[in-house]
Amino acid sequence: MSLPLIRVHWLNESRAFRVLFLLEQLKLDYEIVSYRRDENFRAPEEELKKIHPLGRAPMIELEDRTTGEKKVLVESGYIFQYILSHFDTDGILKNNDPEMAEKIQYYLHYVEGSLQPPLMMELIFSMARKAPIPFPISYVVSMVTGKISSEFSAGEVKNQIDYLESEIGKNQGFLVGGKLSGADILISYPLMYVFDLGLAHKEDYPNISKFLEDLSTLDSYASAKRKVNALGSDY
Ligand SMILES: N[C@@H](CCC(=O)N[C@@H](CS)C(=O)NCC(=O)O)C(=O)O
Repeated sequence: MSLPLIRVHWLNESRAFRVLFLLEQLKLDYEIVSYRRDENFRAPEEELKKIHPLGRAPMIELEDRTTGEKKVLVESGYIFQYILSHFDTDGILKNNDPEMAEKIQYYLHYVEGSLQPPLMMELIFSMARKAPIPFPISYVVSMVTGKISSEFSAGEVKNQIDYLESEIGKNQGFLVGGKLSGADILISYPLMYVFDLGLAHKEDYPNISKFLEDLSTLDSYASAKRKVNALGSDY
């Protein structure tokens, strides 16, 4: 049975990059439908909402090559789970040990469920601090965001990445069982921007830094990068 046509609804500078990275790693053919963020770094919601009512990226459409019937998938973790379970027919990212396979599933939930929320808060705080707001409102914004950050999100980010530093150390440079899995590809994006946002320093997290470096040397990463660069984006 032939695989469906895979169409990735991709937004520049977004989580959608890692879906391309995954599809490249699995050597699957796919099409990209490109969307661009506006001047406020928001997605063109109305356009994305034509595909799915939540209007967020990534989304993938699977089109049956015979009937033309379409299925839309959203939520990065679920998209990964679906692609891995249906299309990794050669077992490229599969772990045959049932315990390890379960751990991969855990991480597919963990990334958006636990790691991403405090990072998102920090991203919004950093955007608020840079916004062209007149004094003294800018001072109040800075005070409030600083307080929430120091009492919750910054500490939570540290808690999460300390944990990941230790897990990667115990798993020979990967998240699970010393072998590349979909979980590594999914987590690469938030870990990259932990450093990009200046929320941690690479010197303090040698295992995570090496992990990201290793991923960035993969051909699949380079191919995904080339495709987004051609669309005028970094990732
Ligand atoms: N939990 C969702 C999050 C989707 C999401 O928020 N995507 C961002 C891109 S990184 C988006 O579409 N943002 C557009 C906006 O906020 O305007 C997932 O993992 O797919």
